[in-house]
Amino acid sequence: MGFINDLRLYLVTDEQPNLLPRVEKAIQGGVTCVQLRRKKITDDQFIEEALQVKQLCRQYKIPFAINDRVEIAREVEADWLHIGQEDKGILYARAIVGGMTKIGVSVHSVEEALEAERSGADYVGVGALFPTSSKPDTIPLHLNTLRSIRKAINIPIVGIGGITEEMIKQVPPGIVDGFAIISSILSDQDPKSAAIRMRSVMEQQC
Ligand code: TZP
Ligand code: MG
Repeated sequence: MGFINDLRLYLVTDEQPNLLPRVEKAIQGGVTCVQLRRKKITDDQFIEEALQVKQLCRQYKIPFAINDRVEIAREVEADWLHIGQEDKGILYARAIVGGMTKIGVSVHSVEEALEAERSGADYVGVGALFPTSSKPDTIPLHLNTLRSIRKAINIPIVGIGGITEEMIKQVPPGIVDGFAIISSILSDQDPKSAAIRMRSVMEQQC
């Protein structure tokens, strides 16, 4: 299993209670990596949760990623760090986490994707692909933008935003290397079955 395979069904966490058991069920259903993304908690709370999610990921032998909090990614030795355009930037992040941690960057245009690749990103997240209540302020981009990004860069692409079984089928095969998902898995009352379903649709697409 190489890096590109690990990106295929990329679970991103939500802000709902009882995260750990839901994440564990999602892993049992076949998510290929887990990103801890928590906007509303303190760094101390984040570190505590990060260590727990990391331990789960270790147990199931999948990569563990951290969203935004660069210094904590280094402190807890996360496998991956994911940053947005509004964060401090990939050169800063690389200086903090070093060469062993893979870095992903959220991009929304060909220009941002090229810049991320040039700066040494290991993959990009592209989205929102579809409308989503998980990030209500985001405007979905046109699938043609996704196609253009695919042509412009060589690093892996993960599609994010409003990813459901139906929406995965709307993304032409061969464009993305994986799908990042919050609610279609973690808001399901049975995250394991949801992950199994998403994984089987994904495998026809990536
Ligand atoms: N970035 C772009 S859309 C999004 C993020 C974090 C939210 C994705 O959540 P969902 O529930 O899978 O649409
Ligand atoms: Mg961010």
